[in-house]
Amino acid sequence: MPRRRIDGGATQSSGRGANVVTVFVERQWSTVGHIMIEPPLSIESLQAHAASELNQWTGSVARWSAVAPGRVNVIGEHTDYNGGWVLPMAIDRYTVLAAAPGLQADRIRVRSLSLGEQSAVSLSRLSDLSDDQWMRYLQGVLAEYAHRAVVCPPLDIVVASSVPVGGGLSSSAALELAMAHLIEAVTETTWSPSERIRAAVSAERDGAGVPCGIMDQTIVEQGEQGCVLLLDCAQDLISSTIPCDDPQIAWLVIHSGVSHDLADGAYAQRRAECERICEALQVGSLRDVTPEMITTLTPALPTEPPAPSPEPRPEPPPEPSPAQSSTPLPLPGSLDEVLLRRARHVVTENQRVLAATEALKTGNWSILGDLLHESHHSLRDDYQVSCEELDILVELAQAQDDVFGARMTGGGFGGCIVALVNREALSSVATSISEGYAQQVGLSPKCYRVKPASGADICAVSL
Ligand code: GAF
Repeated sequence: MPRRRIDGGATQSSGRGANVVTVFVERQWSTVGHIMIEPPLSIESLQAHAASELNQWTGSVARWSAVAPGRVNVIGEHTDYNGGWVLPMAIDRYTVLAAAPGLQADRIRVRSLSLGEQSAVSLSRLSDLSDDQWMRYLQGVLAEYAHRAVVCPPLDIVVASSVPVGGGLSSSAALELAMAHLIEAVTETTWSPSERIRAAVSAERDGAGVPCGIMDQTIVEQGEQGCVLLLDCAQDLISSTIPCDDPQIAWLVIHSGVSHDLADGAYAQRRAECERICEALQVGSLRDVTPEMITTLTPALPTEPPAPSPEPRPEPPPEPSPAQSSTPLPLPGSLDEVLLRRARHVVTENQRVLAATEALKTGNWSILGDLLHESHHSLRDDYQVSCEELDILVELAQAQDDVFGARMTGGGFGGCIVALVNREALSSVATSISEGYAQQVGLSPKCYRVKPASGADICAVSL
């Protein structure tokens, strides 16, 4: 297979830090060999690491600390910004910030241990976007608090994280929500969870340029230990909290090693397509489109995609505005085939989320597994946000007797798959999938067993 851009840190990398990230990448991904499930690091050990690095860097003792988890979306992909349903869990992989009063006036200086990079922003010019993409997530949150007169003093911050970067596990939302809690600790302020979520979503949309939905920031803030949450994104609320602690199963996350970078345009393009569908069908959101409407609109739509495109899809030319377009917008009730496929994915995915919720509540793992696999096919064929490496991982997982089902998770275009696995066979399943992937793709993927965890919080600091 021709090798695509492989890295471990696209979402939080920057042009300036590219060399550092490459070194990290080579260490993590270039060899095929020993396969193991990455053990989780405790919040305490991450905090101790961050505090000790802060001390070495600045000589200061950490005075404040905050933590936020990553997340895995069990099912419900690209439905959040369509007013739909999602079923994510916060996971036991964390981003921890340790901070001390800043040694430089007017500066927030930040050192990221996972990226091996350092960056700074001026508190008096928070709207000047940093060149470092990862810094923009922090800067955006600082700006949101400052807009409401919650102004941080100068700080020096160290970030330690066990959330795989660039894996579609919301390392950016973890950074944003940890920052929100840190600002509150420093300024002795308390915002509500929904205020924090709004600030973090704005930081992602305005600062990082990703027109995201609300799923990631909501679950990272509101995750519950041992539970998966059903979110109703039309109403911004947690609709149901489902305990998920059956010892029979385990969640296995496998990183393809292919970068997942939502800021590069394809995510925004999908979102724009959904808006065009709503305009053409004259509905407020795809939540208002019924499966029956889709069937009526798609009598001849094949289930296979028109042309599989495993390689990175070239960016389409900019959309002409309706006024410039030579082809007028479709009349209500008519859509071109690509838009029909997008609509079909969102509408059927919403149905799958609700069915998956029932399967999760009743512990019906084989039904849940089937729904995961169907979701993957829909994302691959209709929404077209998968890639060859993710497809290979999913099919390798599906071929295992001890896997109930698997799918890509997160925004797509690289990143991770999630598999629902018979817990007793976790290790052998991870080994078989990794060996198959190494044979086909030439890379050892990283495997993580994840457990549902609590959302973001302030951490106590022992002075
Ligand atoms: C990314 C976005 F940030 C989420 O809002 C969501 O749309 C997801 O992709 C796809 O389900 O993680």
